Amino acid sequence: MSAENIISTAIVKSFSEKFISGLKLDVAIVGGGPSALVAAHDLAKAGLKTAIFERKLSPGGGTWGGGMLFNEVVVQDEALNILDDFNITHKPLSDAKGYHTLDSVEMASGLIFGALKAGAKIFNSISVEDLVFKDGKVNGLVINWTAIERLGLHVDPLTVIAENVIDGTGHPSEILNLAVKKAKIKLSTPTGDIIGEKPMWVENGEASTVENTREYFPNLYACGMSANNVMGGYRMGPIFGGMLMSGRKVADLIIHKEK
Ligand code: 48F
Repeated sequence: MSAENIISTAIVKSFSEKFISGLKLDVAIVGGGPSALVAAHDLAKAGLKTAIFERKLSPGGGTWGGGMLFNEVVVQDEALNILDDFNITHKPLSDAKGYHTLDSVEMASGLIFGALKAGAKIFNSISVEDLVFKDGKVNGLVINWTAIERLGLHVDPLTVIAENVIDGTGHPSEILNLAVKKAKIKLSTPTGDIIGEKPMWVENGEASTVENTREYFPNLYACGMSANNVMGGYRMGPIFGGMLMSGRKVADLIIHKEK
């Protein structure tokens, strides 16, 4: 066998095994932002078969660029234990109690590495374009390569079957939007629909991100900015404690339900 053939065969075989194992899951997570990565880490660590489907080539969502491309972010005291679980370095501010800075590239790469090492699978460059919805129940995801989506090619998708689905798609809450529009689901919000994100109010947004992290329809959860958007929470910019705690909360909810 030539080296060329060995390499190509190895990649296709190894990816196929990984992909097949990702087609039937305990938890399918849409989007690979910070909240989703913490959730994937905790769920996989608890023994649940978990995979993230991320539209972009690089998982990490809005973490990489820090604030306005200054590649540092801020985290509050309450979320330091999560950073420590991932072995991510942080340093306290000398002039304001309770806040810490960290390198946004270390945070993104640390969360990705931690989720993978805990046993979660990450499928990048794959977009979720619909839900599997049978007998009034959420059963999984409809996926396709992002390249196909971007080029507008007329190619049918494949499916992922999952006991639980988490919308970690950030500001647009893409999956809950699909659920409302296409599956005609009534979400457990005051209107049954998505309320829509409010402008910036850091303290309020941080608290409500965690509060709004929950199940919005049987087996359909939202975390991170998606949860905030659904319930009309405030945005908060480059402070990430709420995102990390939201990921931990959604994982806890599912782990306790599955036990
Ligand atoms: O928005 P995002 O980083 O998720 P998050 O965990 O964190 C929000 C913060 O980064 C920041 C903030 C905090 O202060 O306000 O914005 O809520 O990442 C969401 C990820 O989901 C992917 C998208 O590419 C991004 O990486 N995504 C969105 N829709 C889809 C998707 C989809 N339909 N299929 C696959 N991936």
